[in-house]
Amino acid sequence: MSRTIPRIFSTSLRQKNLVRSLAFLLSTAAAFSQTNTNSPGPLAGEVRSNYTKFEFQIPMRDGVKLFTQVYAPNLTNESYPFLIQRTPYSISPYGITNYRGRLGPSEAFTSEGFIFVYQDVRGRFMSEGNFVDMPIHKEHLSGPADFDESTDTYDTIEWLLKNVPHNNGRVGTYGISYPGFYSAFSLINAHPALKAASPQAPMADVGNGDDAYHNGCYFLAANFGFYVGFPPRGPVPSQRSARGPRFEYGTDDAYDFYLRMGPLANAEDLVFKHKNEYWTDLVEHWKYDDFWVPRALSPRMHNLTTAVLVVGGWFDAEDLGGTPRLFQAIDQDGHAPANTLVMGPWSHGGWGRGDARKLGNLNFATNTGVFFRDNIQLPFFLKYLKDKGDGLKTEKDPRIPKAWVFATGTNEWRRYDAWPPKNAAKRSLYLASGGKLSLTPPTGKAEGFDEYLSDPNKPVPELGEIGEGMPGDYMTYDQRFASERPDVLVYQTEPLDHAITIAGPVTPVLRVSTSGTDSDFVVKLIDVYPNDFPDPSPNPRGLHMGGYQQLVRGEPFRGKFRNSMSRPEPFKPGKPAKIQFIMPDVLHTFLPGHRIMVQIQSSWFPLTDRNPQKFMDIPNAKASDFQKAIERVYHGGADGTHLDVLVID
Ligand code: PG9
Repeated sequence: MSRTIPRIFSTSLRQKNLVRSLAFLLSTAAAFSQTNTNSPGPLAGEVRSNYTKFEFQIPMRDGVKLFTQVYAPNLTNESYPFLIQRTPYSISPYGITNYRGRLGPSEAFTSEGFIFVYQDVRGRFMSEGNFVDMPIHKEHLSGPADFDESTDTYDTIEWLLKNVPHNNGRVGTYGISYPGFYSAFSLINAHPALKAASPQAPMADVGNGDDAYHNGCYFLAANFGFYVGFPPRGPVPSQRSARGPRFEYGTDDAYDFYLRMGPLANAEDLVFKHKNEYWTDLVEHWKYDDFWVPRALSPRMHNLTTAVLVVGGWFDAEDLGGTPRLFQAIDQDGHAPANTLVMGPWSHGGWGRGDARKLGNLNFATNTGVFFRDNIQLPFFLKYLKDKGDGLKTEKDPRIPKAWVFATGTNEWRRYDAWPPKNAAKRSLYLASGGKLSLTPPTGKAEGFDEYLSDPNKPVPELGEIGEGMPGDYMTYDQRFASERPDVLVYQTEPLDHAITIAGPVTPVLRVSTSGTDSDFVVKLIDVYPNDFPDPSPNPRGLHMGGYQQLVRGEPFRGKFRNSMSRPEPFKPGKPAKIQFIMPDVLHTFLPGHRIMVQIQSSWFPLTDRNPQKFMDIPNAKASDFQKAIERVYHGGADGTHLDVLVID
């Protein structure tokens, strides 16, 4: 028996009447579903048989209407919280007869029962208005009709509470990546009904540490690949994407594609042709300037009233840096009723589906994705939106952890009451001559250096084989191909006689010089497996895990920003200078028999754009500007290069 539900496209005036009919529909649907409910859980099974879909155009305070889908449970013997996802990536399928196969962040949410809400953000797909890429939060609104994403979220929640029956007056937001950005935004000046939010890989600082720039280095392949498919829509709402035909690279070899493309300016001139303002803005704002400052979310985390679950992946190639920083900012604010960081051995969004037992060539021997969804994500929302269960408390540990994180190396979940852990001790990994690396400070005052020729026309590859520009799991790849190159310096400890666990940020303190007037320095922290480490069985990829050099954390730094991310300074050729920066957090155990390795190089292509190694505006560089440079890394003595780490157990 099919239920015909009138297509609900409405203006705010007619919405009142429609909502009355909505309540009627739900009560009859409830009767229908009550006699027909035979699924094991309250709302398990086909979405279409347990939920009714509605579509609304919700008016914002400035009159712009945001296209919003509501999936309301047919069973109305209880009231339900809203669970909202706001996205620039379309809420397809459109039309009230076309249903999603799953509602919410996992199947368990569908069967548990929420009022699921999906919304095209302002200016995207079916919503009216103008889209701003990574929109800024307005500290001061100019009047009652002034808006930003905080007010859009507030107005949406206010409307839903008043117009959708059988709600329990509570709201949650969640999302991964861009939707995670909007979930984080919902925390700012939050509606009082917003009781729980889970920003996941939330693009918290795209200008430094997330998608666009890392310490001044532009993530070329990732952003080129994203923005060729993310053009401006134009003023008219549409169910269809504004993207044209899929971009044809013409090769599987991203290294060759981007090298042949030449200087960064060619991407604009040859591909984007000044028609994608989002790309143009990114490239134009290569300093951490007033374009980026208001786009960072962490500085906006004040006086929160919402419980927060910040989620990220240790191997997230797109939005890693900002995730722990968002958690720290919320923690320092201290107002959120709960704030927990969850980090697992995941690539971008890898926790959302599947078992996440493996990533790249790594095997974590446990279904980390299932564990997260069932034991962390669902309990979090049940607790704060339905007063059900104990949330993140466990039988063994009644406290809500500040961090529930997966330790790579030992492959185990750990809970901490602070992050980084309180018992973490600051240690340093000192580079020394002969390619040595030691936790013991160098003796004597002797300072040495190692050098290499950095040729921007033969940059160090990101991959050891032909492949795409930024594989989602590149952070787990074997680095042996790089350690064999003359333009990569390698330092490593002796095989460890005991386990060493590093937790939290890794802070390179470099003492370097260049014969040019600018250079990039890429630091890679690597776990070197013993030669007798077993290959996987079965071994379809023919991996050789003995001697595997697993990237634990890698990050580039554009040297001209060593004293300020907004005021670049040239190097004096040949004169040593200090570069200190923070690499995103880790929780990794180097097991006995393994070695700790540090690699240093001056390009990482096409992950990051090439540095001409000449102090200039790189977006305007011409092919003739790219010059070779002799790079020196100094070690030993009082100021020798080292990496500060936090060691626990
Ligand atoms: N992190 C992705 C992205 C957002 C904005 C620009 C470039 C990439 C995303 O998946 O949303």
